[in-house]
Amino acid sequence: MTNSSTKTVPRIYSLLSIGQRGVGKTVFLVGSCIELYTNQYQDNGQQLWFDCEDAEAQQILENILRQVSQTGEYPAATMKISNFDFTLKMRNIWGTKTLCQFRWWDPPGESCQIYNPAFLMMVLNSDGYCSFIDARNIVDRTNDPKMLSQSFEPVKSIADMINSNNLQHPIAIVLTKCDLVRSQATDWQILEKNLQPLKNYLKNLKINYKFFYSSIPIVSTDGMSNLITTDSAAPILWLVSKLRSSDNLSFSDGLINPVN
Ligand SMILES: Nc1nc2c(ncn2[C@@H]2O[C@H](COP(=O)(O)OP(=O)(O)OP(=O)(O)O)[C@@H](O)[C@H]2O)c(=O)[nH]1
Ligand SMILES: [Mg+2]
Repeated sequence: MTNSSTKTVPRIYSLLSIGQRGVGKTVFLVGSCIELYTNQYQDNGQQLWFDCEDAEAQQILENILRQVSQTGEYPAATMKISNFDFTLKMRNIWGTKTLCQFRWWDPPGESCQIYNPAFLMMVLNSDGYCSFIDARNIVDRTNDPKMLSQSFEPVKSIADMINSNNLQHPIAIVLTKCDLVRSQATDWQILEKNLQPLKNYLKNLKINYKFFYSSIPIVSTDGMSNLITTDSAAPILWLVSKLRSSDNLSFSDGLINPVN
């Protein structure tokens, strides 16, 4: 029988966003928060949602949403590292449970350099990573191998660090701005082909990774603008499920549905 003295305290995970300036880190963070605040993920009769008790983080998110709806424009570039604290909750027929707490770090792009000591410290203190790659750039840079390989540098440097330190930390690789990839099949084939060397690199290092496709356009109707999200929270839920399973905590893999 469980009593209050044996009750487990939810684990706090630290997640770090990684990616170059303008790749879409903050838009993605806001998009997945909107989804988990409002829509509530449902799977097998279970609901998942974020609770944010961090008043400052809530204020930042609300300001961004208000600014988007009033101006129809994306939020401004991140000037200094922000952290957002969330609690992930689940409800099913047996009741409501706190799955975990996590702190999500959103740095400005130019500080995401592994040779930056402050960034390296954050990398080493994180449990999992969300690494961002601009999907449209990957298609457009097809004839520019140097620029193409530059797009992969942030994720490769983290993978090298994981491998050389013998870690198992998961990396969710989010391909951003997929709504800007033209709908022709050829563009999607080019995207897959150009990503193959990165996939091979990660496989060789035995990295625990998964690719996700993200589209968060701004849509305006009747003078009101909103960020529209589809499955934006899947990478975060995947990371949390991997971290919980490495802690031997069950969080059904079937709860989430990554694209690839
Ligand atoms: N169409 C479209 N544009 C996007 C999407 N995500 C980001 N963008 C565009 O990319 C720009 C940069 O996005 P941010 O999220 O601010 O980029 P960031 O990685 O946080 O950049 P820094 O904070 O400067 O490092 C936005 O202002 C949008 O113009 C998306 O899903 N679709
Ligand atoms: Mg940002």
